[in-house]
Amino acid sequence: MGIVNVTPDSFSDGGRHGDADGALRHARRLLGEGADILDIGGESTRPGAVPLPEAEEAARVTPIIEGLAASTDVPLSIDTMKPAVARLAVAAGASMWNDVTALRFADESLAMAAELGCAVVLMHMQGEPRSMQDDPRYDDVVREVAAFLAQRADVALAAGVARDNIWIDPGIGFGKTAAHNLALLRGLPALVALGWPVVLGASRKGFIRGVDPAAKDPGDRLGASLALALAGARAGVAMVRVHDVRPTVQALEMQSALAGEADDG
Ligand code: HH2
Repeated sequence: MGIVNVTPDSFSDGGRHGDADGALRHARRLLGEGADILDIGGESTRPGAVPLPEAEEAARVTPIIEGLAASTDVPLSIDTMKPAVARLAVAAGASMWNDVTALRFADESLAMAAELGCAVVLMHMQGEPRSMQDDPRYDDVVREVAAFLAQRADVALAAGVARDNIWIDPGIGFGKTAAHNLALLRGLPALVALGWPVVLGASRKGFIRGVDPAAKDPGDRLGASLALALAGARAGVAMVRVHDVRPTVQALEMQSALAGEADDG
């Protein structure tokens, strides 16, 4: 899953694809690099980010989704917590709703997901973006995140979301210390064992600095991001959400080849 941020303030590439033409160019580049799906977001969820009015968020993302839907069969995902934005995005051509609040942001989120009939990513987050990194605490982060995701999947099912449309995501960096993130990454098999396809979004994230303090610039975290994508795939994750599509595809293909999963001629 290639990340397309149409935001002036995303942590890693905010501002660079903020205009519609730039975002479309970036999205097409990721398609050329082998992305299987694109995740388009108009509101940054980075720690401390300021919430965005619904109309403004929709105005950022819908032209990009329409433009892409007209020119590619690759599935498109909308990264939003707002049901009204999800509805407009699906009308514009998106087939997945990636919700970092796991359909908890608005009262109508669950019903909207069921009505739209699209795939949904239910992500774990402790707290809310504005304050989530203030003092996150868990007794057992893997057990608690797994229990939350299992419960949200059940709630989505009960609300009418189709079983085949449910994905789960541990929410790396969302209300977690570096130690919590590493514990979750080690604990991925326990999340995979829940039986839902798992999405992993670790690309370029800040906790990488816990291992490489010199990697202050998100663009300087490619090596760790690749290591995390490979580890995720080995643990059975179904999808990795990444900024650097081409190197990730290459790394995953080599890992598969080494495991004897590809035709080596
Ligand atoms: N991470 C970010 C945003 N959306 N969605 C899922 N399912 N999983 C994630 O880990 C995840 C996500 C944060 O990354 P990015 O989009 O690059 O930055 P920003 O939130 O500033 O737009």
